[in-house]
Amino acid sequence: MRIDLRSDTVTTPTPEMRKAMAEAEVGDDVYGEDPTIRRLEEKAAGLLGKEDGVYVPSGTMGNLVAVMTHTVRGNEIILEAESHIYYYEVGGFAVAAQVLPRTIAGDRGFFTVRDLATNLRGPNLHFPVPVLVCLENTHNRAGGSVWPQEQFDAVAQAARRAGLLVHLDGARVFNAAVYLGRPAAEVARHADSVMFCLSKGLSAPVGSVLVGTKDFIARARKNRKILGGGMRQAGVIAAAGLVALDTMIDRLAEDHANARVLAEGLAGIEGLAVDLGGVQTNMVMCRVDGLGVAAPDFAKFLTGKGVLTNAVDPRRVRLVTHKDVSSADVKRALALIAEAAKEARRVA
Ligand code: TLP
Repeated sequence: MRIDLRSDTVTTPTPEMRKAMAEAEVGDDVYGEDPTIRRLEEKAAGLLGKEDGVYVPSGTMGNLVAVMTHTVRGNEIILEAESHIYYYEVGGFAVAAQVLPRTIAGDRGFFTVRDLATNLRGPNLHFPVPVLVCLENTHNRAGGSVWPQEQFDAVAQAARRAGLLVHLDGARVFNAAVYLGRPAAEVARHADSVMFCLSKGLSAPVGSVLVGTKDFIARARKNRKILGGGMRQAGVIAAAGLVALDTMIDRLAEDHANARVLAEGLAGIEGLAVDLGGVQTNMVMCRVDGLGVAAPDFAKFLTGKGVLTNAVDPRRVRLVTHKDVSSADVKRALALIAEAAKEARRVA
């Protein structure tokens, strides 16, 4: 049996989710008549401490709808240079919202109040108007890192004092909340809007929710419609999202514990290197250049052994734990990775 560590997006729905899906009460959501979606949106807003929510098919659409709703054409948005919105969302903000990015090089995905201040250029005829700061927690390309709460709050509050809005790409905000031992509402307190995914560690098959003020969500619904995200009887999938919020948040701690064991095991394999201090949630970024092979080639070696991973750049492979990877799978994966590393070293 292969062990799939490519992403927590590969998780499959639980039996309880499948039952809820089969029994979901549905209606036409474009008419606002799907009671299951409405329950999910209200529950999501409550958990994040915001007024209202809108269900979207994907995290990518949630982030794009947020940017479209907070900005007008020609505005500037400020993001960390390795952020998912900037790096992995096909430049949607440029295509659909027609805004310019201004990137800040972060440290493990985070930047400081000072970084923000030096990137706010002040009013000038020549410059686009900055209106939005996007933060990411946990940070994907930094390896699931969690913003220190004081730093997150300080940056968000500084942005707001400067008259900017704050959007949180909280695809994995519940991983951050579990790591910090705080309610997600507290983690996201100083964000104007939050997008989080039901279809990652929380294991629902489809969907994300964007939350914010009532007025923001009303406008966001219109932008979701522009993008073709009005989904009719989608209560069938939203039902799994409700089960995800009821049953899957606390267990993320297991994924974090498995990632820690995985990271420590990888660090002990010759040719591999892991920054153990940086492993906080369910991801491990593993440097493979000590093997003398490129990360995509090593990932292929691993696939041959039945361990699926993703190369995220020429030197790093990403491994993600989730509910479909047990602690026994982690042990087995480590043995297989050690074998693959040995073979890779021989070939190199
Ligand atoms: N991330 C995926 C890939 O796109 C890289 C993954 O496997 O990690 N924000 C963050 C921080 C994300 O990590 C992702 C997905 C998204 C947004 C987009 O969510 P979806 O895949 O639902 O569009």
